Amino acid sequence: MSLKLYGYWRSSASYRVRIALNLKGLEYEYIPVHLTADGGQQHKPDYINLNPSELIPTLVDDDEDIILNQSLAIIEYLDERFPGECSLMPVHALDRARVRMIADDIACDIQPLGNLRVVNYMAERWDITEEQKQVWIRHWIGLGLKGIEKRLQTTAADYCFGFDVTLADICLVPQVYNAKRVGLDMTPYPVINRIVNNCMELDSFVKASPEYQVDAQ
Ligand SMILES: N[C@@H](CCC(=O)N[C@@H](CS)C(=O)NCC(=O)O)C(=O)O
Repeated sequence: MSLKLYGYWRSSASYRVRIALNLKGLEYEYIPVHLTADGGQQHKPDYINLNPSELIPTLVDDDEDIILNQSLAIIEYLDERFPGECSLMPVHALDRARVRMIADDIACDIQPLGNLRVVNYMAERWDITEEQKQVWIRHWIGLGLKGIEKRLQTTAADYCFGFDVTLADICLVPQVYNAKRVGLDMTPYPVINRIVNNCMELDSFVKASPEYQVDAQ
């Protein structure tokens, strides 16, 4: 096994996979793909061979010639392929569905609206300002976190679901990182804040942080 992760320090989807790899205790080589330099390395032919959607992350398992895209698919693959001691999904089907609900709230309903190519398209087409971009991103993160805060009120203890870290926490921490980056006021989300603080006491989360990556600027 020789795992390679193509990612970018500030990409929340890459951040999710880094956390999962660390929690599973898996060694991997991190290969930075710069999303803005040189027109965006995600658009270069070599990278398109790895991910035709021109997005990061990509996980490559060279030994078995496996190429995977989509952070949630990658994380669930890692969890099933390397069962080990740390499981990222609950045992029961209903609990797994609830974990995926939060993961999808973030990965399907929040993150795509603030994605680089989405805001760049708006900026090119309608000539919006940097401040207007931030307002747009803040709006969608705020609305999404509002629903998640409410959901978590009935399920959270130390983490999103009780006392075990799951895929939901893996998605939540990078999304909150992005929220803070665009200056969202986090005071309306006390449960989320508590969970994120608890996660950030774990080495696997800290080492996956954008600032810890070799390509951090
Ligand atoms: N649903 C995908 C989202 C991937 C994605 O949007 N990646 C962003 C970085 S977080 C990206 O590559 N953006 C580059 C671009 O917009 O050109 C996943 O979870 O992997």
